Amino acid sequence: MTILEKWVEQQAELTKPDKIHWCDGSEEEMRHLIEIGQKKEKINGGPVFFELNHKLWPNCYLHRSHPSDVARTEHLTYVCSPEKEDAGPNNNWMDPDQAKEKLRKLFNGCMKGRTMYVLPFIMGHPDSPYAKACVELTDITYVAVSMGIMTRMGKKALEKIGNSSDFGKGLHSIGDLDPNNRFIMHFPQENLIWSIGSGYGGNALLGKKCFSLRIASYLGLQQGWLAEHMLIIGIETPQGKIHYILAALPSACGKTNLAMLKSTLPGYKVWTLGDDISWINIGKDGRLYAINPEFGFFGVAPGTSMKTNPIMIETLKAGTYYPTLFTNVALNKDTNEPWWEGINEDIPKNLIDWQGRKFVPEQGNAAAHPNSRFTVSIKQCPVLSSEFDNPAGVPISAIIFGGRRTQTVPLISESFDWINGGFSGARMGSETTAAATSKVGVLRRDPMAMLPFCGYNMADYFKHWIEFGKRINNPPKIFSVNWFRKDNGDFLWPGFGENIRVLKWIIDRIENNIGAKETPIGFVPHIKDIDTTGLDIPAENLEKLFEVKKDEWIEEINDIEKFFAQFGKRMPQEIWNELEKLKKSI
Ligand code: GTP
Ligand code: SPV
Ligand code: MN
Repeated sequence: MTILEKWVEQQAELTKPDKIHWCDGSEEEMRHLIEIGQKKEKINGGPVFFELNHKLWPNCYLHRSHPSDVARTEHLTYVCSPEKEDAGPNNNWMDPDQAKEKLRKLFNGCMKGRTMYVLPFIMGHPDSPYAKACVELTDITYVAVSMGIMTRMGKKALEKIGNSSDFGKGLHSIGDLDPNNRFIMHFPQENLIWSIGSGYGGNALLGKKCFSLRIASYLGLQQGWLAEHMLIIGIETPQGKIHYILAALPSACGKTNLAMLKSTLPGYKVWTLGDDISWINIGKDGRLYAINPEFGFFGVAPGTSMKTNPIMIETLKAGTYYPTLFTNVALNKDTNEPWWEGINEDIPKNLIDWQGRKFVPEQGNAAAHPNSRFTVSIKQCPVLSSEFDNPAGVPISAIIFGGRRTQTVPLISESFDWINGGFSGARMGSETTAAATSKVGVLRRDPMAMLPFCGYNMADYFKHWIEFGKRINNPPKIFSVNWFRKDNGDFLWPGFGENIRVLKWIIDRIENNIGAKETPIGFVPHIKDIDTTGLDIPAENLEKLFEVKKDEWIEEINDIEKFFAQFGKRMPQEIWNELEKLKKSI
C-alpha cells in the first residue's frame, strides 16, 4: 500500500463513506459524474446539476448551491501554524491540535450514505519543475467535476506522487451545510487542508485558493519562489513582439476580464495564460518566469457580455468534452438558457432566480447571485497563448497591481523601482466585493490582492518579496492601475477592451519609448502619451483620472500606517522607509 492509499484509507475510516471512487479525470468519467449529480445526488432537496440548452450552450450545466453558501467565508478560514505569530494578523489562527480535534468531530461519519471521490491532480504542467501534485477527497460530484475542469487530473498525478509523501492533501466534505459547522483550515507545515460545510469554489475546490495560494505561498517562502493572486497575459504589439505581464487585482476586481481583453487598438492583441493564480520563479537566466498552475476559469458571471468580455462568452459556448458549469445564475425558463445581470439588456419574461424561484423584478433583488460563477476549461479559450503548456513558464516584463478605488488612486502609475513597487503592492487598498461574504463596497487594505490568501504572516511576505527582488537580474517594472475611479457617481474610464490603451502605455514605458511625469506615488502618464484615438472621453476626465490629490493622500497614508502598524517589529524596515519617503513628498 502506498503512502497515498494509506492516507485515503485513514480518511475513509474517519468520514465513513459508502463507496470510494478514484477519479481519472477522463471524458467518460466527467459525463458519468454529471449524470450522478443529475439523477442521484441531491443538494437543497434538488439535483446537483441541471442540463442547460445544449444547442445554444453546448455541454453546459447549472448548479444551485445552498443559499447560505455562495462566496468565500473569510471569517471561517484559518491558518493553523504551530505559532500564532507565524499566521500573522492577516489570518485567523487556531492551534493545529485544537483545530483537528474540533474538525475531527465534524468529519466523523460525515460521508455516511455518500461516495468519497479521490481526486489526484497536478497544479501546473506535469513536465514543469514548478508543478505540484495534490489529492483532494470530497463527497460531492460538483466539486469532483469542478476540479476535473480546473486542474490537470488523473494518472499523471498518481505517477508523480508514486510512493512519496510529498503531495498536497485536502479533505473536503459539504457536511451539513450549516454555517455554524463550516470551517476551512490550513496546516501549511503539513501540506494539508481540511474543509467542511461548504461547497463554494474558494472554500471547496481545494486546489485553488487553499492549495495554490495559502499552502503554496508558504512553500514559496521556504523554497524561494512566489505564489500570487495574479493573471498572466502576453501582449502582442503591432511589431509582433510579445510582452508577458502579471496583474494582481483583488477578488472580483477585473482579472478574468483583463486576462482575455479584446483590444480596441489596431495591431495589439492579448493572449491568455491565466486569470487568477501565478507561481513565479527565477529562471536560470536570472529573469522572472511565471506559470499558471490552473487549467480552467472560475469566473464571475454578472457583467460578462458580448460587449464587456466577448472572448469569455465564446469560451463558455465552445463546448469540448469538458463540461462547463454555471453556479447560482438565473435561468430563462422558456429557452433553458443561463442568464445574469449584464449579459444583455432584456430581462427574459419567464426568469427563474438563482434560488429556483420565479423572478419578480419589482422586488428589487438580483436574479443571478452577484457572486454567481462559471467553471470552464481554459482549453476552450480562443485566445489561449501557445505558451500556456510551456513547462518553464513565460518570462515576465512587468507586474501590475490594482484595486477598486472610487477615489484617490490614478488610472495608472509606475513605481520607481522593485522595492518601491513592493511598497505600492503592500499599501494597496480596494473596496470589497461579493466574492466574500461580508459587507460590499468597504475600503480595506489588500496587499498584493493577497490579504485573504497569504498562508503566513504578511510582514514575512513583504520581507520575502524584497529578498526575492535582490535575486532577479533586471527586475520587471511595477505598475498600479485603477479602472474604477468615479466622478459624480460615474466611472471616469470606460474599462474592459479600452484598458489596452493603458497596457500600451505600460509597453511604451518598458520599451523606453516615452517619458512620464513624476509624482510622490510614482510616474504618471503625460496625457499625450495615452492613445485615445476613437475614444470619446472629455479632456477634463483624463486630467481627473491621473490626479494625485494631497488631502486624499494624507488620509490614505494614515490608513496605510495603521495597517502596517499591526505587524509590529516583523514589518521590514524597507517598507517603513518607503512610507516615510511618500509622506515627505506628499
Ligand atoms: P475573482 O475571480 O473573484 O478573482 O475576480 P476577477 O478579479 O477575475 O474579476 P472579474 O474580471 O471577474 O471582474 C469582476 C467584476 O468587475 C465583473 O462584474 C466585471 O464586469 C467588472 N469589471 C472587470 N473589468 C472592469 C473594468 O475594466 N471596468 C469596470 N468598470 N468594471 C470591470
Ligand atoms: C476569488 O474570490 O478571488 C476567486 C473565487 O477567484 S474563489 O475561487 O472562490 O476564491
Ligand atoms: Mn481570485
